[in-house]
Parts: sequence; structure tokens; C-alpha cells
Amino acid sequence: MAETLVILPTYNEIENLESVIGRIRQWAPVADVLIVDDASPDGTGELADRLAADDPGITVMHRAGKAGLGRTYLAGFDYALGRDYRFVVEIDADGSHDPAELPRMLELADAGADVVIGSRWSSGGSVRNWPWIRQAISRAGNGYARTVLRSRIHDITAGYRIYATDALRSLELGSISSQGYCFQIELAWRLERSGKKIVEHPIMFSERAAGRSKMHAGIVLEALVRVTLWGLVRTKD
Ligand SMILES: Nc1nc2c(ncn2[C@@H]2O[C@H](COP(=O)(O)OP(=O)(O)OP(=O)(O)O)[C@@H](O)[C@H]2O)c(=O)[nH]1
Ligand SMILES: [Mg+2]
Repeated sequence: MAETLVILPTYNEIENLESVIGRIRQWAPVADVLIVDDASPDGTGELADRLAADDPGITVMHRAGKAGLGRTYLAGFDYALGRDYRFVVEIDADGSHDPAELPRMLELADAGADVVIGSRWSSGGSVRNWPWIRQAISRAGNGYARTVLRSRIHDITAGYRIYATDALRSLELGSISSQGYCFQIELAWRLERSGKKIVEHPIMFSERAAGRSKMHAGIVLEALVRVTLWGLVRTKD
């Protein structure tokens, strides 16, 4: 069995799936891949099955319906933790995260980082073709979370990451309730607070290649409310 599992969440990514899988296979050829599809109406799940039929390193998990990114990753983590993988990769299927960064990020994980974050906002990181409003929301959200949570992480909402599975095991994953990119904030913050080693690796983030974003105002609001509440609890510590 491979020591790394790449978890690829998909919802209506039929135009992007084949190319991102090809690039993951190119840059992390010995990793296993788990596609977690939430019954995408556009047929992404069926395409995933066809790709898996040709490649023993690819497994597909079909879930009943759209449950959000948090639930999707928790199901993927559950799969990984039951199988002795050392590292778990989170990566979007929409072309925003370049699999060419995987070798370097895996090196950092192998060198002892508990979490490697593919970071847009640390020195050397960048974004390409992202509308100014999305950049503004991401920058403001990260600035707010850094201040309120007293975090040192520059891109705490980032969705391109590697976790050491031992670090995930140390968390009570069952008690995580955040959805959207608040899920990413909650995981990173819990690990940072418990003294885990977090390393940011600068990446260039590109606007999705094709298809539609699943971002909506509720996702931003959830993060705002939860981060504020965590911050209030934190000040009492
Ligand atoms: N299985 C599953 N995958 C999801 C769900 N929501 C989003 N995804 C996938 O998670 C990844 C990130 O979603 P995006 O729509 O790109 O969201 P985002 O990156 O915050 O938004 P953009 O920056 O606008 O692309 C993509 O691979 C999506 O297909 C969901 O409810 N279930
Ligand atoms: Mg995206």
C-alpha cells in the first residue's frame, strides 16, 4: 500500500476531473487517490468510476448527495485512518491547486511537518485570474482569523494541504462541525493550538479551470460567526 492518500472531493467537476487526475498521477505517481463524489448530477461520479477501472491506485467513494466540503473530507479521513496511510493530501478538483507542488510538499511532510499548507498569502505565494472580490474576501478573512484566533498561519482557509495522519488521529474529528472553508480554519487552528508543526509552502493559486464555484455567502458567514465565537472563548483561556 502507498504511504500517501490524495483525497479529491468532487461536485460537478466533469470538465476538470480527468486533467487533475492525470496531473496528480504525474506528480505523485506512488500515492493512492480517493475521489469522494457527492452524487454530482453532471456525471462526475461515473467518469470517476471509469478512471478507477483503468487504474488500481484510484478508488471512488460515492455519497448520497451534496453534504459540503467538511463532511466530504471527514469521510475521506475516516477511510485513510482505517488504512495506515502516513500522509493525507487535500486538493481541489477544479484546477486551482497545481499537483506539481506535491513533491515539495510531500518532502516537507516527510521531514516532520504535521501539516503542510499550500499558501497563497505567505511570502512567495500568489493568485492568478482570481476576481478582486474573491481576493479581498480571502485576504480579509485570513487577516481577521489571524487576529481573532492569534494564529501565525497566513493562509488558514487554504484547501491545498498535507496532514500527517498521526496529527489527525490526535484530534477528535467527530466533534468537528464546520462546513465550507471554515472546516479548514477549524482543523488548522486546533492543530496549531495543540502545538503541532505547521509549515506553509507558497503556491500559485489559479482561478478554477472550468465549471462553477460552490462558494456562497453562507460559507463566508459561517466562518465569520464561528471564528468570532472561537476568538471569544480564546480570550477567556
Ligand atoms: N464531494 C463534494 N465536493 C465538494 C462539495 N463542495 C465543493 N466540493 C469540491 O471541493 C473543491 C472546492 O470547491 P470549489 O467550488 O472550487 O470551492 P472554492 O474553491 O471555495 O471556490 P472557487 O475558489 O470559486 O473555486 C472542488 O473540487 C469541488 O468540486 C461538496 O459538497 N461535496
Ligand atoms: Mg475552487
